[in-house]
Amino acid sequence: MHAWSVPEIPKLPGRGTLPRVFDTARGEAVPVGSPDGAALYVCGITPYDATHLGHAATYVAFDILVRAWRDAGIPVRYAQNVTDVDDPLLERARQVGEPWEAIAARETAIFRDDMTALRVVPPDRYIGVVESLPQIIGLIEVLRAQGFTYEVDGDVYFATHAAPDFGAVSHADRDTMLRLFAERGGDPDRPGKKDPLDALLWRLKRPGEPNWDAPFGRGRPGWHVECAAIALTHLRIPLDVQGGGADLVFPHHEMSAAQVRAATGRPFARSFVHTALVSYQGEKMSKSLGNLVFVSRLRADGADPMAIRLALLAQHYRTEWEWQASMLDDATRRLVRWRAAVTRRAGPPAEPFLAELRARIADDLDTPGALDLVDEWAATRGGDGSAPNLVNAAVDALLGVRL
Ligand code: 5CA
Ligand code: ZN
Repeated sequence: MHAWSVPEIPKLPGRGTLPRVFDTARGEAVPVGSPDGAALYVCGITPYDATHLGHAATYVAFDILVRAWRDAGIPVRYAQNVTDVDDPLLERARQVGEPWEAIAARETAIFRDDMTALRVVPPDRYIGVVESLPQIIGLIEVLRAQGFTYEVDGDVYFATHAAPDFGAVSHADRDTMLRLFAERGGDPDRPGKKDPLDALLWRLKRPGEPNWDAPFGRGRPGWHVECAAIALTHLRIPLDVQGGGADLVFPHHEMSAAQVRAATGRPFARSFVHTALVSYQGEKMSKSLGNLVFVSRLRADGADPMAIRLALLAQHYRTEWEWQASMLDDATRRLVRWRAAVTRRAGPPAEPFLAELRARIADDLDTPGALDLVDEWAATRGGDGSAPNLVNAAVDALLGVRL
């Protein structure tokens, strides 16, 4: 699939440092990437009801990481998927009586437009499930050959109980795993499974469902194996970061990591990074609840995309928060202040500002701290004539906010 256009990123003097980010699996902040390069996989949208502010917060957070790596001179390889075949999309298609392909194409187009407007750096590889079937089937074949699968009425399952290190990402206890598996697309109660937590790899053709040819019968892939196969195909393993929202820690990231380790004998990722879920009206913003605020709606209502981006950056990616309309007003006022400040003839010196800004971001992507720094610079008088331009460029390159 094509991604979206690359925003212009100003070059800054000097270099940023290797960022430290919180790794869910180890439970602490660790350096991510290395001077040789960084491989990033971020779980992409299931294309319906896109792009809500929860999605946007997640992709903007990883965009800050991508920008920090680039600023540190680290070459980045970034892949993101589109779950363009899966239960919830097919269910939506049935509900509204529209072909699933049409919904997926339309919603992916909206997502691209929103990401472009928010100046999110696109992944190098933007990959759909439908275009990845040979690789997904290939990975299931490898797992089958190595004895990690079994069948229930012809559907192929991944035997989690046989997988080494299962649980190493989430460290969840079994009751929690069972609860989350049932809540998030799993089928713990299906008769015939060897372990309730075993995950579907391939679902045989059912009436009215899309299906593709495979050595184990016509059908369609399960969810977790899709990301495992796409990451294995397009990036080197281990990834430096496997990322997504906190709703993906278990089962999704646990399962795909287990499948990759089972198939290759290698760890899937060095770090697993998760964004806290954004709420709205007292509940997690989610497609199933329908409490959604869309980026495209805010834009259509006249919001400056840079104000939307600033409103998201005002929250730390690991702290849960609830969207309030007033946040957009605050961000809009902040944008106006910043724009006025960078068009002054002079300001406080930019070099110490830039070093501090880089340090804030390298410290677990502390964007609220970074925004405070810009506020402070904007509110202070100074006589350095080159500072406004440099601050302008730094805010653009590191925070993705074009003033
Ligand atoms: N296609 C799968 C991943 S393979 C999926 O979870 N799609 S999604 O459309 O439901 O979500 C897309 C991304 O946004 C995921 O990384 C998900 O974790 C994240 N996300 C979903 N809801 C929220 C929310 N309320 N707050 C923050 N991030 C969210
Ligand atoms: Zn995924």
